[in-house]
Amino acid sequence: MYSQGLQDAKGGPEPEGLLKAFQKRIDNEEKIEPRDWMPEAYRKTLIRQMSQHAHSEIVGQLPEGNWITRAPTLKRKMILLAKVQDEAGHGLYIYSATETLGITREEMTRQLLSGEAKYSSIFNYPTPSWADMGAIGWLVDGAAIMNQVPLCRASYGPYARSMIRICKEESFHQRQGYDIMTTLARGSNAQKKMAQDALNRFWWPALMMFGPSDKDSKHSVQSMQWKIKRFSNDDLRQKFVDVTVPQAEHLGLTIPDEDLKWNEERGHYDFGEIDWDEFINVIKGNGPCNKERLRARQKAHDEGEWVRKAAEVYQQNQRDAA
Ligand code: BYC
Repeated sequence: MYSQGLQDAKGGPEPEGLLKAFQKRIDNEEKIEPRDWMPEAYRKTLIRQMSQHAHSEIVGQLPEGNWITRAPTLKRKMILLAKVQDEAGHGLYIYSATETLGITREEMTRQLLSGEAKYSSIFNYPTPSWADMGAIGWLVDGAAIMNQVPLCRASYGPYARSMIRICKEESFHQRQGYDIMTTLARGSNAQKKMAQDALNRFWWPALMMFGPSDKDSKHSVQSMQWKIKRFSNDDLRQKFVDVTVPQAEHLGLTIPDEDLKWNEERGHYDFGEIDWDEFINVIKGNGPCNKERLRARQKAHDEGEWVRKAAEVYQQNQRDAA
């Protein structure tokens, strides 16, 4: 029975009738809204995934923020600045959507800064070259779109709705990344080399963004039954490889995988084994930039304290005046 082992907030069994009615609503493609009854495990899994998603948007500003002051032209600088601002917006929409599940923004921030909550592994890699801005837009936003378009149909209404605008903006981000890569790939030998080097460094980490392989993904089965996730991690990863390989060919760049080969029978590209030890190491906090990223977030939090205090005083004054 699917409901076996699902516990309510007090650790008792969830009522069978309510669980059945809930699953029926999901199967009928009805959206679940904040005031509706939901199993405690559904609420918790959404808080986990959505808060980690929001944290990823915010931490994800850091690798690109690194290049705003050094963008090669004014136009590129304006575009990058706008992209990084969009990511702050995405974080805010998803934090707000997560708050509808009964967790505060303060608690989510505490979980991020204490290392209790994860954020996407991809943002723990350094961005030493301008070409990395191209690779992030092309590959990282490309992978993000592949994962997030199905989330526009997630069963939880506020999450699904926040994803619609985010996906529109992510497509623009992906195209700006590909545009940077196109310019570099058509440029001097040194520029082509930069583009290839960025692809070499970001390819495998981009594939890791989709999460562990299906056999090791502990949340997928339940999340797919609840239609939070619509596709498995491996299925989305395969789709990403299939659309990205021709894009690399068009750029004249080589994907750093000797096992990459079109498989006529499957109608998909076969690709090499991901280094899962590296992935686990990064999500445990030991990637190249994990500590630096959390230090930057802690600093921003500390330095923003006066803003939070001023906002509180302002709100109190408004209430007093009302
Ligand atoms: N990195 O059972 P699984 C962006 C964790 S931001 C770190 O398959 P699930 C952008 C997973 O949390 C993109 N951890 O989990 C921003 C779980 O650990 P816990 C962010 C990962 O949730 C700026 C454990 O591994 N996108 O677009 O069913 C600039 C087992 O995994 C990762 C989202 O967050 C990872 N890559 O599936 C540019 C999308 N993968 O929590 C771009 C929303 C797995 O039990 N999230 N883990 O401790 C999802 O779709 C799903 O959460 C995932 C994982 C597919 C990522």
